[in-house]
This record gives sequence, C-alpha cells and structure tokens, in this order.
Amino acid sequence: MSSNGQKIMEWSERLAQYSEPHWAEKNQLTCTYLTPAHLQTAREIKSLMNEAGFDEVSTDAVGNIVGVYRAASSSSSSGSSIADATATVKTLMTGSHYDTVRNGGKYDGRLGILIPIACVAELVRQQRRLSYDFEVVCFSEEEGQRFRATFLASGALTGDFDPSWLDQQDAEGVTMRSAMQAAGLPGDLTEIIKLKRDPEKYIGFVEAHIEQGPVLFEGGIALGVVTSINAGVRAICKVTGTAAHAGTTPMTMREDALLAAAEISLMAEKRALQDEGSVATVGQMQVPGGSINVIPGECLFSLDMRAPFDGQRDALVADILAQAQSIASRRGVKFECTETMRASAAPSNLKLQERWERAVKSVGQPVFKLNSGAGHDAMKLHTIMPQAMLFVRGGNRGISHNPMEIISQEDATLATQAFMALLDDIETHPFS
Ligand code: HGY
Ligand code: MN
Ligand code: MN
Repeated sequence: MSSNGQKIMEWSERLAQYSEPHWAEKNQLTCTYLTPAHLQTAREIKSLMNEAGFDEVSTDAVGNIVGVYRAASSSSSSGSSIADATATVKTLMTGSHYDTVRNGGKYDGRLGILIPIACVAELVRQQRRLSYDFEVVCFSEEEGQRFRATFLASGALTGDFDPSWLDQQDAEGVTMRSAMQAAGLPGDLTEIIKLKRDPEKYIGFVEAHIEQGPVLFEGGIALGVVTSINAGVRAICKVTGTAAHAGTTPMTMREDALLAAAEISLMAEKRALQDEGSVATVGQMQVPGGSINVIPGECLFSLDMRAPFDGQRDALVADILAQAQSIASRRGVKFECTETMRASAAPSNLKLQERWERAVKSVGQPVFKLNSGAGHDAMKLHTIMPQAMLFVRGGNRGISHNPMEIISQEDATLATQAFMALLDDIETHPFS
C-alpha cells in the first residue's frame, strides 16, 4: 500500500494537470480564481475527498470546496438526535488554498489540502471517528491574482468579504460577479454573507503549508512550528509623467514616469534593508501603451511590503510612500497609491502551537519554531478563532512561487503523521 507521502505526491500531480491556456502550453502551472482550470481543479479535489471517505463534500458560494468528516457522536446518531449531538460537538477546521500564482508551484496551498485529505483516508481505513467534527476547507482564492481580492475565500468565512469585490473586473473586463455566475455560483452577496462561521462552534483552525523559504532546508529540518505570520500591505501604484519624443527631448527636460517608478523601487529595496525582517517587493511594472521611441508618460507598478510586526510594517509603508512622493515631485511627475490588501501579523494561539510541538516531537522530529514571511489563510481565520500552523520543508532551498518548488515524499509522509498526531492530541487533551 502506498505511503501517505506517495499518495500526496500523486495527488499533487493530479491537481497540477489543470493549468490555464498559454501557461499550460509551456508546461507551467497557473490556476487563478474561477477559470476553467480552477474549476477542473475543484472537481478533482471533490473526487479526492469522496474517494477518501468524507461524509459531506460541497462547494460553497465563493467556490470553497468543504469536506466534513463527522465526529463519532454526530455520525452515529440519526434523525432529530443529530441536532442534539452536533449541538455539543465542536469542529476543528483546517485547509489551505488551491489557487496559484502565475507559473507557480504545485505545493503552495495544495499541500495543506492534501495532508488532511490523507488523514481522513487514514481514519476511514482505521474505521476511526474523532470526538469532534473535522472540516477541511479548500480555499478557492488566496493569492489575489485574477482580482485584487486577496484572501477572499477565507475572508468569506470570517465575515470579511468586501461587497465591492463583486464589481471588480479582471484583465479582460470580466466582473467577479459574472465569473462566479459563469462558474455556477450565486454571485450574490446574501449567499456569501451566510458563509460566516460562528467561532463558538470551533476548536480552532490549523494549517499545514510548505515553508516557502530556506530556513528548514538550511537547517536540515523536515517540519517547523509557526510562531507568527508576518503583517503585510499590498498596493497598486501609478506614476503620471509626460509622454514625449525620445529623440528630441533633452535629458534635463523629461518627466519620465518609468524612471521615477524605477527610483521608487530601488528606494523601497533600500528602506526594507534598514530593518530586521522587513521586505518590499515590486512584482509587476508596466508602461500602458508604451513605445520604444516615446518617453513613458505613465507607469503602473505593484508594491508588496511586509514585516514581523504591525508597527514595523506601518513604519516601512509610511517611509516608502513619503519618499515616493518626494522622488515624484523632484522629477515633476505625479505619484498615486491605492492599497489593495492589509493583513495584521497573526501570532499563533499558544495552546494550538504547543499541540503542533507535541505532534512534531511524537513523530521523532526536533521542534523548530519559526515565523512565516508568507501570508496564509490562517491569518484570516486568526481574526475569529485560535489558529496555528505547521511548516513542511521545501526542497531547492525552499524556493516557492516558482516552478522549482518541491517537497520530498518522505517529508509529506512525516507531515501527515504529525497531522494525525495533532488530531489525536486534541482527542486525548480536549480543549480546556
Ligand atoms: O503572498 C503570500 O505570502 C502568499 O503566498 N499568498
Ligand atoms: Mn502563495
Ligand atoms: Mn500559500
């Protein structure tokens, strides 16, 4: 019988076969919110969950695939007593996202879906039930690629779905509402609002995820326990200068939008380097309608700024935006910035974190604690319930958001064993 690690590697390939046109031809993985590739991936996840033996598998109003493996009491009782039984039974929620960045890796998000699916398959094989309901949520959108609506899927569960997102348009002018309706979802705010979870019914949220960094790899450590998730802000910036002739306009008379954006980008790098743990990234930059022989009159670019603490992040953002304004005025151009995402740092719930520590120890691994430079759905659930994360070592020095992202089958097996140990830990030490 194949090991859990082997199953997870096979399942990862099953999900990675669905990529969007243009990327698929180049054998690259891009799976953004509600595209045909995304819907095919959702179907594949549903069949994986049904094969594993979940009691219920459904798609919710924002495209999350929700699988539930009922507790002993709520699965055995029938008729009206289910209501009584489930009234006292709490739920442990887990999950991660199945959308990807462009030309992304196969394990970012998806590993945090496949590990709990392997756990349920294991419980079914052992004919075991837990004393709590186990809810696995495969979040449909975390990366904020097709629409500027990062964490929309986990945000819907925490009551943070921004109604204006429904009218947002993608690069082809398709609104989120019509994308939802084309995907068979209601695209209706009242249905989305109903997704909000009642924290009273939950033990908490746990998430397994690849580290997406080099720390575990460099340390030769398979599993890490996350202490906190860094705070982040994302923004879309626009520099407006004056388009002019590249041949006749003297260098001293230019209002070059791209050069201002370039200077701002280098300044952001320099400012982030001043702090321990701060990062600033310009991931996208474009000159709309630019020509080889025209001085750029307009330049659009993105800013992603993060730090371990909200205060440090806010100082980083304030300094970068202030210096961007002075660069713009010195260059005679206009600088505008629209914030598209703001997420506070999310320290792990200590009791849940200690459970991960016991679980990692119980599978014979050293307890190594680290913070997360990457954002995760757990930081949204953090706003309404206790949360803590497990990191799994990434190969290739932990590179991620890159097709070289990789994990080992052995580490996938270890992570599944640790997850099973966590489930047992909650079984044997119910939450006080
Ligand atoms: O950007 C992030 O940190 C995550 O991968 N969405
Ligand atoms: Mn990611
Ligand atoms: Mn992720």
